[in-house]
Amino acid sequence: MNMIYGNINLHNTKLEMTSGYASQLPCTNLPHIALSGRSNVGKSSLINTMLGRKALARVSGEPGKTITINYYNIDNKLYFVDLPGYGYAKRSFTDKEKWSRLTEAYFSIGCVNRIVLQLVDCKVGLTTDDLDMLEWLNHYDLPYIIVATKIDKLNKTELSKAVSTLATSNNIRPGTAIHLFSSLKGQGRDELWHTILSKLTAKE
Ligand SMILES: Nc1nc2c(ncn2[C@@H]2O[C@H](COP(=O)(O)OP(=O)(O)OP(=O)(O)O)[C@@H](O)[C@H]2O)c(=O)[nH]1
Ligand SMILES: [Mg+2]
Repeated sequence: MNMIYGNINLHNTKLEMTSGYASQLPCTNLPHIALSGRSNVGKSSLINTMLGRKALARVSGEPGKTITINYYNIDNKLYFVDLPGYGYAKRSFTDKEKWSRLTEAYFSIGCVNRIVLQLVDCKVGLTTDDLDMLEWLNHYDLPYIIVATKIDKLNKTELSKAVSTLATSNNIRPGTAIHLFSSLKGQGRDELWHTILSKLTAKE
């Protein structure tokens, strides 16, 4: 497995900070790759797969349990920012409020170079909550790419149907890249690294 991408050495990664309070969110010098998506869509698993680690990011047995933002420092070059998932039906009203406050605070930090990976479960497709999130990203003009997760769950025909539904969605900004990913199989890892690095270089 490749552990060096560009000048980034994936052997040098750590969970640097966990934050549950809007007032605690840092303004960092390093760019952010922010993971957004439903609870259970595969955000933490994707981080582990991208980093070539089994369990650096905690994969939840209990979805939506903790509402925190986790900052993974990647070789002092960038952060993967694991955002709390949304759409977890059993979450209390108070927890939903906490989710909104924390997420809005995170996205309103203007001082950071940020790319959002908006994850969509390819088998589930776009949920109402995903549509709300996309509307929000579009409204605030935040750059994002779409990552269709858990592609191992669909056969070829099902997958191409799912992808064309995403590609033609009115809620996704025209021209947005759609990446296919499976943490289970490690599919899409090199391609996603390639896209992330070229987007960051383009923004420098
Ligand atoms: N088949 C399959 N299962 C996956 C894949 N990625 C994640 N999963 C499973 O989906 C479940 C949720 O994965 P997580 O990575 O914890 O999802 P999350 O988006 O971080 O969820 P929250 O932290 O609750 O927001 C776990 O049981 C994973 O094993 C994948 O590529 N294929
Ligand atoms: Mg998670």
